[in-house]
Amino acid sequence: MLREINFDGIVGPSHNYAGLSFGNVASMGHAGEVSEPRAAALQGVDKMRANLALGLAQGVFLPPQRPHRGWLGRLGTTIEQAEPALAANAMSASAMWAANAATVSPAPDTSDRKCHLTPANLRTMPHRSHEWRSTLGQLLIAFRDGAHFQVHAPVPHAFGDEGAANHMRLAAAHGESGLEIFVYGISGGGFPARQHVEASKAVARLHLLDPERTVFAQQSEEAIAAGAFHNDVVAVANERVLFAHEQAFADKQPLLDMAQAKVPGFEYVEVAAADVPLADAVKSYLFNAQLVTPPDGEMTLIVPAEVKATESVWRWIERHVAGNGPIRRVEVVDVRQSMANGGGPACLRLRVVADPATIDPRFLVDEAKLDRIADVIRRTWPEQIAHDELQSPALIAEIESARAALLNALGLAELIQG
Ligand code: SUG
Repeated sequence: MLREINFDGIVGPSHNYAGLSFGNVASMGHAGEVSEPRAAALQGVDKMRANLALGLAQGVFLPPQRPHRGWLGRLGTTIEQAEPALAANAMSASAMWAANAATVSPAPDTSDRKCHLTPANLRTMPHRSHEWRSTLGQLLIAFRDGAHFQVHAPVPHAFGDEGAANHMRLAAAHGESGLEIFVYGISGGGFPARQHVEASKAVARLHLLDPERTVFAQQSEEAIAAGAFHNDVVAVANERVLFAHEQAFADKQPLLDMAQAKVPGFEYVEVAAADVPLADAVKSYLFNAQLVTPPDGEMTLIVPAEVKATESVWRWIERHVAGNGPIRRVEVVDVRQSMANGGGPACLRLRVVADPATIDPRFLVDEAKLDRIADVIRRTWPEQIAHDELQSPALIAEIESARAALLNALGLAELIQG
């Protein structure tokens, strides 16, 4: 049976605050701080436990090799010798934000009735531009069942692709044919627009989507300028509901008209700028929530703790839940370590609609497996990383052996070079 499975990126042992993401206000604001990789990874595990407790299906992606020695080699250097800025780009744990791992089109949307996955090239930021090899390697293993999945290579690097963070899907139910929405940027004021329309169109073609059920919508320049470097910072969709900030799109009307025409029961929940200014939406990550439908049918918004701490946002939530809106329940999770780098609950997961029985079980988790993962993290992940120790040989050895311990515990030692 087709179900939505959330694949979370396990926070890697090199998680640090190097301020690498220009245009991401959290990453820029926390640059140079001491990070807590162990706490960060355990926060991620607890979020997955909360998803399981709601009755949702859960998967994981594994942290890639860091430092990325092969990437530094192609730049003619090593982690020991690289300039500090380059070394930081090879040490980032940014693959944790699995929403940027790939774009996924489930089988009911594609003309060959396979689920298509295309890893994002993430070419805008150097530290993210070398994630795709490891992502592709994992996708080729997890979704190797060729009768049900088609895994593509990333779109050529001339065009920026940031994956599911700029992609939404509306459907009467997950297993039914849907409307796929690709959100691209053209300008972001002083900040870069990361998703190019050429990349979005390429993914839609590769995924064999029906042009009548595909929309390309421009992200508003003001949203990117306010720090919404990805669309999933200002909008999220689940089944027949689109939840977005008033200023998310350059021109929302064609998108809403199409959704109205193609999605039975379509409902648009808009948050007005007068109630929640764009700055509060970006600071709290209200829209970087997981909007999910647990088996009890009560549509649930899984928000970061920062939502509760932002007055205008929490007031809006309380009013919505007390009224007749489609979001019936709100769950608060603590992912502070990830949030400080601009990654909320929705950034940490990639949604795949598929039959779990067709996926390599090593990438699926239950409570017992999460216990095993948490145990490895508690024993091996560094407690803290200061920005100036990123090239310390002792730290690097600790990070490499921590990752190896996790891969071994999950029977995925074949990923060691990836
Ligand atoms: O690409 N942060 C990530 C956050 C990604 C959030 N993902 C989604 N919105 N889907 C980024 O900007 C920070 C790394 C650093 O500064 O060290 C970083 O890469």
